[in-house]
Amino acid sequence: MNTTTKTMSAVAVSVSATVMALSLPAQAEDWRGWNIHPPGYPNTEALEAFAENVTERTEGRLTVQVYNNGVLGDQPDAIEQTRNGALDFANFNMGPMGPIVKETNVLSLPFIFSSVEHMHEVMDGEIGQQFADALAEKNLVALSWFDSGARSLYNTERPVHTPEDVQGLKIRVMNNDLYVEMIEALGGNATPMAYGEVYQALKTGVLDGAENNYPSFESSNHYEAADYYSLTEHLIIPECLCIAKASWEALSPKDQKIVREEAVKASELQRQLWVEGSQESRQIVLDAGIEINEVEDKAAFQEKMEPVYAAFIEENPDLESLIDAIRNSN
Ligand code: BDP
Repeated sequence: MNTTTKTMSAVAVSVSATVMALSLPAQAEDWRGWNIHPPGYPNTEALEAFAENVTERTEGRLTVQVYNNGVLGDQPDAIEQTRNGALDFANFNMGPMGPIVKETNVLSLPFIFSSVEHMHEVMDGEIGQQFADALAEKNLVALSWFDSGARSLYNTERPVHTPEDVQGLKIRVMNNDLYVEMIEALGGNATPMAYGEVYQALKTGVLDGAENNYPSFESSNHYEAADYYSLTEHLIIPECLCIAKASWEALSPKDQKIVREEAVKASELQRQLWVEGSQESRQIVLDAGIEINEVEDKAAFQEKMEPVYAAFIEENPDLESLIDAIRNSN
């Protein structure tokens, strides 16, 4: 074929492809979802139920799959991928969301919620909608909120009863400057690090400790390295089931309704599994010989957080009313 004929037939092919695409019913879509946790973890079970139910109810229009264990990237990376539509949905913790959606930093202020119930109440109501609106501005459609319990400190050296016990400990934190300030206010050295790297760092002594809830302390195997788990319960951070805006907008209203309903159902299931899973994980680490201690004087830790709040409010005066609204909702 000479060049002209070649070009013409290429045009013909692309025209007929376009005509075909226009005349076919809406194409089946494959949705990929990011999940940092392993199989069996409460969030994983809920996400898998979501994937299965949406696939079934959309009758082949959507085929939804969850990729576990963070195989599609670490959390900050996955947030970017979901924002630009390379991933379709994900379960994100609001901690690493802070650098992107500044309003969500309010949820990372230590002791902002007085209990997990308080967090549920706030996130399921009008204030939760304000966070969803802020996420939507960054191309993330938050359809429901998952639980992630309360995070406590654990380390390889000693039980933590008072802030003084944190002195000098090298503690891993999630990717957010607020957590660096939090650990430093307690006299520790904070190291932001991807979740997947913490196990090795604890094992080799690069870190002395980290902080997390029971299910993550257990499922990440961090308890194999860190013997002391101290119930500081300094952070109660909600997590979203978030859909990429581009994927959401490509859905028909009918399918949006299905996805929304299933996301809400998934969060109900997740919260129920969370309660059971936390107890199970607690038992597993106890059986493995981990020393768990209550913290009698939590107020001592709270007091140390005053400069963290003051600096945050100074930098974000527009968020002070949101902080007050959460505190007053209790
Ligand atoms: C877990 C959260 C997960 C975080 C992880 C962490 O569910 O999203 O990535 O903590 O500490 O509790 O990085």
